[in-house]
Amino acid sequence: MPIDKNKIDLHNEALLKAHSSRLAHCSAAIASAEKIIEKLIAFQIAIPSWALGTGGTRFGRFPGGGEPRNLEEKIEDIGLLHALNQSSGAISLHIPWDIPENPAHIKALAAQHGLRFDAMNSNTFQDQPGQQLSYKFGSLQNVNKAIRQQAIDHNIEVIRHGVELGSTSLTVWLSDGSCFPGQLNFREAFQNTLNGLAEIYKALPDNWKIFVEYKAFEPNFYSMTVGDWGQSYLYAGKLGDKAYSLVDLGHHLANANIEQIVSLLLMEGKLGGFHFNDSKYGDDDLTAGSVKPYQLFLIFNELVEGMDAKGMDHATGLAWMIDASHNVKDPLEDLMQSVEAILIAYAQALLTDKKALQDARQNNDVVKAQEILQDAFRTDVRPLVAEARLRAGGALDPIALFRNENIRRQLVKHRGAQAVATGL
Ligand SMILES: [Mn+2]
Repeated sequence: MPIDKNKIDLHNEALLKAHSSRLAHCSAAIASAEKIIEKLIAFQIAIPSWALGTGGTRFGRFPGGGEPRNLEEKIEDIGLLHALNQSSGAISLHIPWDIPENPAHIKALAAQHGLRFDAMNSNTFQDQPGQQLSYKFGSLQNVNKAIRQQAIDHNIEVIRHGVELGSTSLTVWLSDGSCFPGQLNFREAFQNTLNGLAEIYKALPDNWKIFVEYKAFEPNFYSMTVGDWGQSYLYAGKLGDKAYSLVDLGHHLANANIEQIVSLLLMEGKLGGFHFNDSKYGDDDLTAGSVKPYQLFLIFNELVEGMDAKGMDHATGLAWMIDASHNVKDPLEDLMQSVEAILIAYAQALLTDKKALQDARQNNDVVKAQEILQDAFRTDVRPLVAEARLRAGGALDPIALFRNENIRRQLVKHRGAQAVATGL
């Protein structure tokens, strides 16, 4: 359901006067406003192919209608998002939920929408129809060599699909672990997993990276074989230069200091990818910035500081992706909210006075250090984010335009009220 550029222009014209006045006010107070706008325009956040349908809980799923029925329609949805916000210019595919039957066609379709293929995601946390051996007791960690080999072969197949689409990275998230004490020998599980990852690593093309994503608990509740950043870092270090840790905000124990984790992984050159979402209790997969916006800002502050220290390009240095999906909002509106929250946190991190913060730390002026961070966090940077969208060709208020144009209603009409996207 592409949106006519003309409609975006008309929408912007109507809002331009109010926007310009807000922008002038904001820019007058921020010396680096122009630089921030340029960085915001460059920053793209990948959308995963499984976030376009209404997510379920373990108790039920309530589809909202008009969900994409196939990979082509998922690309169309992300193309629409990108047309509206100009910040969602990449798609992250999940195999086998979204196997590209005709890769050349899929690649061309994505290019038409201005999208590139971000990290590929494998799946050994479910059994697929017709699959020979079960992952019930784990995949790469499994005590059965044939099951481990099946998981290795699957990941290599995912790399092959990715090569055809022009992707250059593989994200491996394993649900492997144990639910009860005594179920696993931790060292054996680690070694089996490491050996499997090493086989997958060998299959990576030269320009590819592998991201080892960790998660503290769920679906296993006693131990996870890649359970925290320490374990992920161990695997990545043992695998080699093409292996990195991936931080998913929802994959930590409650109250973990994620900003410190990010800082240290960046320091070691081992942070490769980042998954945005928010949570109150566990891996809640809520909209980024909806519950803990200050935490999101603090994380971005470390990301910007750590990337600058390494001379990394903010837009391309890490693989940025939203990994969230829940059951009460329109998925497209939800993604627009997440992208907006991420860009706000990024802009606020960019305007943090790094020199003053350094001086305050040097003087052990704890009060001043807090003031500097909170001053940045409490600055309303929304006019800068809107200006970046406007200059890139997007809409000043993407959600308002989406609603005014009745896009969901058109999608339901076109795809049907019962259309359910593949995913969890
Ligand atoms: Mn994730």
